[in-house]
Amino acid sequence: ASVKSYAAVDLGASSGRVMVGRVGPDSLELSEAHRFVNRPVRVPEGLRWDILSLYGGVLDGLRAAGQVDSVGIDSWAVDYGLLDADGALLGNPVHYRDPRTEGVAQKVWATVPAPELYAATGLQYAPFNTLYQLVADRLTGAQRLLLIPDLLTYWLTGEQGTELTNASTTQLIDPRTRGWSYDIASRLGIDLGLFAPLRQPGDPAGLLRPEVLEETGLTGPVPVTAVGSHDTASAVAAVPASGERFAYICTGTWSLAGLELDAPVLTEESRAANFTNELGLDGTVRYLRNIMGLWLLQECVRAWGDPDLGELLPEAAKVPALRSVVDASDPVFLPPGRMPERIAEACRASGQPVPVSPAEVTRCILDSLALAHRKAVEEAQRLADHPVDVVHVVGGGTRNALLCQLTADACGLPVVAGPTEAAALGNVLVQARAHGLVGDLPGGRELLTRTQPLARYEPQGDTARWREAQSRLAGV
Ligand code: ADP
Ligand code: LRH
Repeated sequence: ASVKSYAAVDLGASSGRVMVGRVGPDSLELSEAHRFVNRPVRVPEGLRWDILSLYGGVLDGLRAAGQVDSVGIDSWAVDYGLLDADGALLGNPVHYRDPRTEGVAQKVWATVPAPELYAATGLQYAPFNTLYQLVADRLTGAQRLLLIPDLLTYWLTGEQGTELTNASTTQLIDPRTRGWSYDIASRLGIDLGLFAPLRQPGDPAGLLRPEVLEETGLTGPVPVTAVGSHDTASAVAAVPASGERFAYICTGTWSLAGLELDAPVLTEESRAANFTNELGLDGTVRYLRNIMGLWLLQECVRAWGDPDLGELLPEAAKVPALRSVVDASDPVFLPPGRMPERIAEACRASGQPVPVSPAEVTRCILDSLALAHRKAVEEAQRLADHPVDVVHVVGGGTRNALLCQLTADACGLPVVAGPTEAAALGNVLVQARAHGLVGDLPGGRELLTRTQPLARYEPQGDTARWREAQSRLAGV
């Protein structure tokens, strides 16, 4: 039987990679063709993505990948490039951690009250939702808006579209109809004509342009296939679960913790708990909460001069558990810089011991993440009335055994960890599906369970101590 090769371009906030998935009727092998850093750049006007360098990384990756049957692109959500009337990029895309959206939400809510906005779009409040970015930006001269994966797809193929799963993070999509929210856009003066027509995961997105073939050494025609272009949508598609009674946590720069549902939860209680309803494959809803994730550790590690995680994590494992915890969902941790200091300030403000050494701070971060995972998994089950028996952890954080064990302990549930490159695997599966090689979502998940290395962590200790730690954060 024939084996096909798919290039999955997966751009995370901390690194980009081009992976090659080889898919047969009963096999799936993933290998890394190229990995490159994604370093946000601080210029006088603010924090920007180095999009040309990322595109260069994609081209290098495609060259390293060699001949493939299709290419798919996913990346972090919400951000975009603006094009002029000639299709040329107007400036570097702004990073979602740029402070220009401060206070914008309050202005938006004066026109569309927050409860109404939630009922219409199902999106959690985050200052960086595309909607708030658009209200903050001067759009002079902009004729077209392309979300990051759509922009790279456009550069590769010359064709424009707006892929649905990522569009669902703009706060301009109605999760019930899975189409544009015309009413919200018009009341806020946002011209939906800026967006290219919607594309569904699996749709064709053009062929690599001749210049791209020349630069990558590939022989055409090579199609680009729309995938779940929001990295989290691709990662959730690659959660190796069976049945419905599972929660997932996509751990990387962020922790995205929640459930896969058939319908959005748009209640006022859900809004108050800041759960989001993003769109997934096959009519599913990704009901989840954003938790600051390993960003907290990345920023500390950067402040400490880049010590090796392989040495730091065993030291953190020796620090007594749950001495101090911070609220890992708190937007105070969103901007870059001064992370060890900000964590110390949060511990002081809640009357807990201040962690000092890198090992102590690291332990505080991992305990705090596990605690936030517990809270999200518990609240999602309650708000969606959807009980689970297992927590699947996917993404870069699966390399952190301490975090996986603490998450199992905190949730009081078994954790199945892996795959690490879930987003790339979800990306590959959608391409393989579009070409008739694998079946539906459960079929893809079953293939992953059979082919990918997974680790299991059983919960240990008494969950009461996690409840006690949570109570220290109440009312802070
Ligand atoms: P993103 O896609 O958001 O850029 P990843 O899924 O690549 O993020 O995950 C990156 C995180 O994975 C890092 O911040 C780090 O904490 C963790 N990680 C990567 N390699 C290791 C390792 N060898 N040991 C422990 N953790 C690791
Ligand atoms: C993770 C992610 C997450 C979004 C954030 C902006 O990479 O896509 O799902 O909320 O970046």
